[in-house]
Amino acid sequence: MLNGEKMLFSGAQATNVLTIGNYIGALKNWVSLSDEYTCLYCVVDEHSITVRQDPATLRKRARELLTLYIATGLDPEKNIIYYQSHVPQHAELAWILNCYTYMGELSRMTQFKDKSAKHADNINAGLFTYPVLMAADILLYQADVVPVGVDQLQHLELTRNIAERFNNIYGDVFTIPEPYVGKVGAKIQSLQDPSKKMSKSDENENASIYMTDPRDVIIRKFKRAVTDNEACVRYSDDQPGIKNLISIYSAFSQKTPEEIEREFDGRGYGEFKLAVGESVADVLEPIQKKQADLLANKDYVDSIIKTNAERASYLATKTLRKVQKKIGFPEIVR
Ligand code: ATP
Ligand code: LTN
Repeated sequence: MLNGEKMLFSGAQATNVLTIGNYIGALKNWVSLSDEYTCLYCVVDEHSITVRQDPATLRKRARELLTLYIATGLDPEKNIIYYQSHVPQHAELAWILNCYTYMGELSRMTQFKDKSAKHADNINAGLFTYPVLMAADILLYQADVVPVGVDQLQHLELTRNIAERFNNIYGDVFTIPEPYVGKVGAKIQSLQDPSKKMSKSDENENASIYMTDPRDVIIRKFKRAVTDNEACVRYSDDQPGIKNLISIYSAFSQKTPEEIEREFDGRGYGEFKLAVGESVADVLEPIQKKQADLLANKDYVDSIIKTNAERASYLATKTLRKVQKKIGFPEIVR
């Protein structure tokens, strides 16, 4: 039923509609890796509530995200696609791992610093311990590999440190996970400010291409993308706007940055931006159609949600029992 012997875990938050940054940095790699590993792709709804959410919107977004996973090409029979909140072992292991994580380590996390600056009125304990829940997600399934965008590498390093610390005390309990970061487009920048990451929570709608944007909106947003006065399509740090557009085009067209430079040698930015927009729209349209079909097929999606939560829970229970035993919790009498 499942694919390889090695385990892969990844997830994304259901906080907003995903951007093509999430797609390139995460989902696209998930699809390409899914044949090699036994994969779990989680909708991390418990992470989402570290920032205040409207309940009806969160529920809707979580379902949209789960169906998007499938629509991008992840087979729900071969991969375990599920909601974090349906598998309570995540939160249980997170509690335990909290007791093996230092305040100092968590204070150094740049995502915590950024998010607490952004949500100064709600710096809750969950925001602080967010990376511990992420470590629990990963370690619960003995994941060998975790595909993420570069912004998550610090959290992964912390996960490895927690696992090693635990293993040093109790013996080999956890597999030490390796990050997997794709070669091109590991970090897609904002279309309006190429020094900033493209983020699904950016207030400026023109800064991000959403996975749900129709073709005309995609083309328009690329047309407005911030570039420079060099009039030269070159993959260079001196031209961050153009470099970002080349990365996007490369990820969506499978052409290398060098091929793209050659293709647009002597041609204007207008033509280039249109080609980028068309290539993105060509890939997104069939995904959007498939997602719409899935959202209309309630019974099918419900059955996937149920069986996959059971499959995840089975694997999670094995690790959690082992951990509980190692740390000295009394055995459950059956
Ligand atoms: P937010 O902007 O709301 O903080 P986010 O856009 O960073 O969220 P997440 O759900 O935190 O989205 O991330 C999901 C995955 O997408 C992660 O693996 C992350 O590394 C990746 N990712 C997010 N933004 C980008 C980006 N601009 N470029 C490449 N990968 C990205
Ligand atoms: N923190 C991640 C989402 C996330 C994740 C995970 C990614 C939660 N748990 C486990 C990989 C593995 C984020 O903000 N992108």
